[in-house]
Amino acid sequence: MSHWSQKILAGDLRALARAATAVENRHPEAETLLQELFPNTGKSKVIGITGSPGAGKSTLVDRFIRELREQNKAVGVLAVDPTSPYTGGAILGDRIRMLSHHADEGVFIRSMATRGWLGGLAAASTDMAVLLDAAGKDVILIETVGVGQDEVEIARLADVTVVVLVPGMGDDVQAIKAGIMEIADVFVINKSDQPGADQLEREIKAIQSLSTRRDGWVPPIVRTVASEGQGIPEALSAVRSFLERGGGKDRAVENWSMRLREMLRERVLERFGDLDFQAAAQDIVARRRDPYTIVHDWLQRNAN
Ligand SMILES: Nc1nc2c(ncn2[C@@H]2O[C@H](COP(=O)(O)OP(=O)(O)OP(=O)(O)O)[C@@H](O)[C@H]2O)c(=O)[nH]1
Ligand SMILES: [Mg+2]
Repeated sequence: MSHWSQKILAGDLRALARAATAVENRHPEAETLLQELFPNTGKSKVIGITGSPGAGKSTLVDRFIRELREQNKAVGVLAVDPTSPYTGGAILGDRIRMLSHHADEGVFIRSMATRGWLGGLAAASTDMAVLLDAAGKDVILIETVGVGQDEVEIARLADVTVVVLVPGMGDDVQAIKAGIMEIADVFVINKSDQPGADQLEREIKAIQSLSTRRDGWVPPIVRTVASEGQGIPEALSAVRSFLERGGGKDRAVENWSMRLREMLRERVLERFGDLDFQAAAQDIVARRRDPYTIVHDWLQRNAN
C-alpha cells in the first residue's frame, strides 16, 4: 500500500484533501488510491440532503455538523454545486458559512463544482464518499440542489435521503409529484418560521396517502428553522430511525450495479477513443453504411 493511502487511512487531512482533488479531477492516480482504500470502507453512513435552491440545505448541513460533532462523530461534507447560474455565489457562500468548522480536525468539507461533469456527477460523488469513508468519517453529508436525474442518482448512493422543502412555494408540491416522493426518506420543512408550514405538511401527507412505498416506510415530516437551530435533533433522529431499519444494503447493491455499468461503459469508450462517431453517424444518416455493421467492425478491430 502506498504511503499516500496509509496517510489517508490514518486520518491525515492534507493527504485526504490532495486525494479529493485527484478524484475530482479524475486523475489516473486516484484510481489506484481508491483500489487500495476500498477494503477499508463500508463504515460510514451517507446522508443526502437535497431540495430546491435556497431552501436552507447548507444551513441545515451546518447545524447537522455541529450536532454530530457534539456526539463526537467524524464528519465529511460534500457540497455538489449545480451548473445552473443561480449558484454563482453559493459556492463562496457555502465556504464562508461552514468556515467555522474548518479548524475542526473532525470535519472535512469539500465543494465539488459540476461544470463539465455531464453524467459523471454521481460517479464522482461515489468515489468521494469512498475516500471519506476510508478516512474514517462516521457520517458523510452530501448536499445537492434540486431533483434532476443526477440528484436521484446521488440519492440512491446515500443511505438515507433528506428532502428539504419550504413553506409558501407552490412549486414544491409540483416537485413532490414530479419525483421527490420516491427519493425522500425524511421530509424536512425548513423555514417553518414562515407562514404555510401547516399547509405544506398537509399536502405532503395527502400525497403520501395516495401510495405506499415498496419498503412500507412512511417518510416522517420534520419541521425545522435551520437558521435558529430549531428541530435539528428531531431531524437527525428521523434520519437515524430510517438507518436503523437497515434498508440501505439493497440500495447500495442497486447503486453499485449501476456504477459498474457506468465504469465499464467509460473504460470501453476510453479504449475505443479514436473512433469517429460523428463521421460514422453522417454515413448512417446518408445511408452510406448501416450502424449494425459499423459497430460490428469496431468490436472486431478492438477485440483484444
Ligand atoms: N427564515 C429562515 N431563513 C432560513 C432558514 N434556514 C436558512 N435560512 C436562510 O435562507 C437562505 C438560504 O440558505 P442556504 O442554507 O444557503 O440554502 P441552500 O438550500 O443551501 O441554498 P443553495 O445551496 O444556494 O441551493 C440563507 O439566507 C439562510 O440564512 C430558516 O429556517 N428560516
Ligand atoms: Mg447550499
